[in-house]
Amino acid sequence: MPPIRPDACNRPLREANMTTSSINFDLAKLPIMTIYDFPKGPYPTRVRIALAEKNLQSHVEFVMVDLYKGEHKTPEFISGKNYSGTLPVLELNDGTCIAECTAITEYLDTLDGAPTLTGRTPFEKGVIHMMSKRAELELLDAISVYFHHATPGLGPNVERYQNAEWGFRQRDKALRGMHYFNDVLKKQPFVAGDAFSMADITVIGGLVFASIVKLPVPEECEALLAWYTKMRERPSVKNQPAFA
Ligand code: GTS
Repeated sequence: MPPIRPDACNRPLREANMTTSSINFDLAKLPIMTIYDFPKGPYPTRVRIALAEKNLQSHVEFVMVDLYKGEHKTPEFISGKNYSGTLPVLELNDGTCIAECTAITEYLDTLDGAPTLTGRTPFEKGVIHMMSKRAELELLDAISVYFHHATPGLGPNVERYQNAEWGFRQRDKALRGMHYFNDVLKKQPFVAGDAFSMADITVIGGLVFASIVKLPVPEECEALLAWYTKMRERPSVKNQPAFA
């Protein structure tokens, strides 16, 4: 077995030495896009933050889909917008629907050929994607499972199958995840290194969901709590409906 190298997330992001190929981009000509949205939802909040970071809010219109009424599980939504029956969904003006926050963020971030959230170099892209995926697996998605399985979730009409034991295991996983990100943030200012990125946005989504399900960040996770305070000062974050 080759020697185990230190976790790449602990290495500072390198200066850009390769860039995403430049795209001829004219913001004024960008057609209006549609986002199927639930404004205070943790996952939609991720895309809203990305839009604000990229200054693209005026290029989208939001269509509210009421999760508590199960509007995301109708056959029309599933066949026409997102097979997974989740939000957010980005619809382009040719009708193409892009689901999954990571994919939507990548699309928005690279539209102008000058990504700031998903990495410019192979190194940055690799580390940011690893840490964002880790934030989903270890924190945000785990809390989501807890919400849907071990709490009333979206109510009996939407939550057709619940497994409380699985939900509680995922809650415990999320608590471990908080300790993991606390350790990461003791060593570096941002989740993927020395710059704000999609990985920070994903952890923010996790902590938004934690607050909805009343799962406080343990007080010993001081670095995570301090980072979160700083994140909530960012204009792209603090003005979101989730924080109103
Ligand atoms: N992997 C998806 C992504 O990254 O976009 C997950 C999306 C997701 O779970 N979205 C939530 C949802 O649609 C929205 S919210 O809970 O953040 O408001 N949940 C409804 C459901 O029935 O799962």
